[in-house]
Amino acid sequence: MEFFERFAIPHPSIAIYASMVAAGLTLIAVLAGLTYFKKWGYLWREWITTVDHKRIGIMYLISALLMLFRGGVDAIMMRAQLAVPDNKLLDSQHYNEIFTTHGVVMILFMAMPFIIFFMNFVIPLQIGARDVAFPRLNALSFWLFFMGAMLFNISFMVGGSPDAGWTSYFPLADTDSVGTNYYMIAIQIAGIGTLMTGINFMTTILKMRAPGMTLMKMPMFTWSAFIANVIIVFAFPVLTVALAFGTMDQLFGTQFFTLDNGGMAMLWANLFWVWGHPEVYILILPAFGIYSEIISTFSKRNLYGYKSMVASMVLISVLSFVVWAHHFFTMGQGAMANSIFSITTMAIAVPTGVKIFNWILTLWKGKIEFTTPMLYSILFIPLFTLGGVTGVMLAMSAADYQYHNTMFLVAHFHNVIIPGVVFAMLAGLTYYWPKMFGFMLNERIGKWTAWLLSIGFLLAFMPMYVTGLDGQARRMYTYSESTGFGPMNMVSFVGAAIMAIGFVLIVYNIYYSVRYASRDISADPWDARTLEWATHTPVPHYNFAITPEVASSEAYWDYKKKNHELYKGDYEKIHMPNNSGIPFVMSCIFFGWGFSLIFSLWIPAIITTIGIFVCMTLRSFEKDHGHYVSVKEIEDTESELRGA
Ligand code: HEM
Ligand SMILES: [Cu+2]
Repeated sequence: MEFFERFAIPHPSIAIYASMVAAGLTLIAVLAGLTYFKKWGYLWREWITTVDHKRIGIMYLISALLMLFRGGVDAIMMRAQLAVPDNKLLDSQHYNEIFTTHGVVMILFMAMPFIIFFMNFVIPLQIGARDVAFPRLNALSFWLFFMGAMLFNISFMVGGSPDAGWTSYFPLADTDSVGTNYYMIAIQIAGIGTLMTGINFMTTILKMRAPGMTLMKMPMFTWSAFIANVIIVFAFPVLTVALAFGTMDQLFGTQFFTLDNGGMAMLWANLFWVWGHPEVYILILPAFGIYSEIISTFSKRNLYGYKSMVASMVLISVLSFVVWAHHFFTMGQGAMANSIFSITTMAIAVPTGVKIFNWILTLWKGKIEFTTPMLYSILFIPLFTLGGVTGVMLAMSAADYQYHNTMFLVAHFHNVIIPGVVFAMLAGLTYYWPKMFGFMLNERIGKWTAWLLSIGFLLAFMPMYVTGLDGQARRMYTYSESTGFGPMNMVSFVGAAIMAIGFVLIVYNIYYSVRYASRDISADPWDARTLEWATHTPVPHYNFAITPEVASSEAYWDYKKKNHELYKGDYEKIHMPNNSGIPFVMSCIFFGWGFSLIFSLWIPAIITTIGIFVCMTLRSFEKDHGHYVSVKEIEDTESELRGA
């Protein structure tokens, strides 16, 4: 009996039971559907074992959209709880669990995969490559991320969610329940996947660019992703180590982050933010890259200030590593340290400001076309700037004693992350949708969504600045009527509900467009400028029949307007990597390994550890040199696509 008690959830509620039933039914429906329509083989051959960067990208996208809704449900539950004073919808424990899972899911399992989706789908096409440098590693990255995310997501049904915030500060996180184990181990598994992504894309961008594409001729999204991946390679190992120490504290009673026996609880906070602050730049820089592409395309001109864009991103990446202590100005590290971290933090506003001026100047001289992606990008500029300004306010360490751990901070980071990252994701999704699927998303619904999200966003988050300054603390599950926070929090709830409608509209748009959108569109429906639009839609699995030769960062524009020849020479056979089941199998074993550790099931933990090494050994001794696509096959594919 004692054995089974471990898996029970400590704080059950109707909502949790209902989601268990819903999750169970969905699983059964999916499995039954796959069996009924005989899709298992298709799923295995075309998706699970795929090493094609485009398909891996799409799997990242699907996961990110699912997680957007998981994190969104958490968000709306919190806003509903806070809508009125002394509310009893959620108790304190549930509130703790929900802000924790909301934060982790949104940052690590929603925003990260969304950005990695763009990197996967766009970068090889944008640099004229056939795939990433290490296609199989890419599949392993995805499956490790996916299994880590799934492991984290079952926590609320098996054993209980973590409840110490997405920052999981010790000693708060040091509890008897298994929640913190889930946090440490699930994020570890996903994080290893991300670290591999970083190495993979750094190599891809450095080594696999089309002839003629020097570094300063790379499109801006590729630049932004390159820098983000360099940051990943430097920042994620810190997280790996911190999580490993935390896991050992949890499972084996080591004393890295404890209060006694020489442990240092603040060490966790430092390590966490040495990773955590660069992490937010891993998200925002590619988002900036996406905006740059979109703003230039729909202003019908080249991006203003290319070199200063690159320089400012390089500067931001360096600064991002030297600001982490601004997350705990109030810990008492002294005036000197606080002053230094204040100044470095404020300094980030300078390169960021340069980028904003560059976008405005691009628009200034451009012929603006108001498509949905452009609408998001134009809304982004003022809304994001608002978040940037409140960031500078927070950077003043003396003033931060008032803002720290209040709703002001919550308003600030949502203010940069929603218009900054989420809008970029939605803009980019709309922009690249036709390249992925061969039809456009509906523009009318798309614009409605953009406006609803913007208005909802302002209503949801502006009041938090006010109540935060008045002293409403973050992570508090309720407040009394006498505080006077009630009306503002009600406005916030209405805003969150409007945003929820916006997110549902995205799903409706996908449904609507699948059914009604015209399939009769060109491979370049936006009249775009960069290489990814130079190939067919749908993109053949080898991307380009002949490797393009480029002379500027806008190679496709040159081809269209300046008669620059992209494809020289004849078809030659193309070398492509083979599919493999090992990444998926190995990641499943990782899932089992993580689960065993979370519940201290030592024998399964040992068996799965061996399993992981067996997979690695198998791979090492495998003789797989990929395959060739023959000239005949290329000719057939190309003529078929041209005819379509
Ligand atoms: C879509 C609308 C969203 C709403 C209404 C919302 C709402 C909230 C609320 C109410 C909290 C908890 C405040 C507290 O009591 O401390 C919170 C925390 C948080 N949110 Fe959101 N959120 C949204 C989207 C996002 C997105 C897109 C991200 C990141 C990509 C995000 C990341 C976070 C993080 C990291 C926390 C901190 C969790 C913690 O305190 O440990 N949120 N959000
Ligand atoms: Cu920071």
